[in-house]
Amino acid sequence: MAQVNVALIGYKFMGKAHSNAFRQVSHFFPGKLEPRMKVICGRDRQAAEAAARQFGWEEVETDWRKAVERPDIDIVDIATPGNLHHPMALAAAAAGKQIICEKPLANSLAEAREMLKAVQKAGVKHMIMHNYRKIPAVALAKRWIEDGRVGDVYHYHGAYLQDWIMDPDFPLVWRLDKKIAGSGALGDIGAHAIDLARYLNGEFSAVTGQMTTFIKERPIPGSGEGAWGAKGSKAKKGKVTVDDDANFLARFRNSSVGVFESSRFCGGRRNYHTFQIYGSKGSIAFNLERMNELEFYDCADKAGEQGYKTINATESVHPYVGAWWPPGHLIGYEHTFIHAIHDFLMALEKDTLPSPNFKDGVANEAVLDAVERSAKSSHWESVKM
Ligand code: SOE
Repeated sequence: MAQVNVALIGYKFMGKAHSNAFRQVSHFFPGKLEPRMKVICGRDRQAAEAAARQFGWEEVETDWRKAVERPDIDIVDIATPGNLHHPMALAAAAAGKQIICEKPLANSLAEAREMLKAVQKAGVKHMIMHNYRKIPAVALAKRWIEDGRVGDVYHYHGAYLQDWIMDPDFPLVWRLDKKIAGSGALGDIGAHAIDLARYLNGEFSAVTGQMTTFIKERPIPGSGEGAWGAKGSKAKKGKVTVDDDANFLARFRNSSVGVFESSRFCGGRRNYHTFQIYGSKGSIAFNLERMNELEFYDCADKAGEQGYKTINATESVHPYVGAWWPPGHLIGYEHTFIHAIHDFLMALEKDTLPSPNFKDGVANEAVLDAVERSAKSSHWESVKM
């Protein structure tokens, strides 16, 4: 087994998920390449050192450019806020590194296009971390669609709903700042719903949508009291510059029609990422909060015996499952990242392009861009790839 040295930039939520994937992948999916967790990078040395100890990285860098340019690094994994994806990916491509990048690929379509050009020019491998494609139940849905079990698709419904910023006292964190995050619910979670739609139903052609910010000002972290440093009379307020909700109608190139919603204001929906696909032969439904299950309705079932059945996608015949546990022994969120890293390593091993990659990142960004344009124009906007 040959080792490939990894530099991970970012150590918070995604840094933790990616670290765990690098640590576990070769235990469950042994291949020719084994990732070596060489260096984790973050501006705050103390915090980065704590992350390195907790997740098992050998070294720490505080300057991402140094980490990216190190000659001993093979793979650069970008798990930072969106405004840094573009400069980091460009620098990593120029240094000839293989690149993994969190979603959305960039903060604008123009940036995303430049990133794709840079990796293509450098001839390096590239992957965007749309981990939900790697859920066995979702990959099974893809297999069934390709096998023709859904027939011609009429409707695609996609939603990604959360509720973590409903409290008006929740502070003005970076995800609520357009300069850093690019957009709000749309790019953060809507991008995942768009990715699954592209994966399962093909390219979008046009969209019409609206974007709304329900809470327009929020306390600035550190200006007040309490856990977030944002409570009490001393707390200063700042402007929320992103959407709290983005919803849109879509037309697909395969002539099907779509309905999408991404929101962080849906009480009780902690991480409700769902899709329903209705076709001429069957229907499929998925809900991330019950991620081991796939619902299927077969139009050909006998009259009087029709109805959705729920398949537990934990059998060894289902995608990725053979590497894990016996049937009925469930897997979870962290496994999706392990599957993604496995697929990336296999692409390096076989010298193929990982999937999804920066081309998918650009196509996704093109949909985000069209939704934003449509929210401004109040018209249908075409998706410009
Ligand atoms: C936001 O809450 C978030 O963490 C996203 O940034 C992730 O991409 C999503 O998978 C879970 O929710």
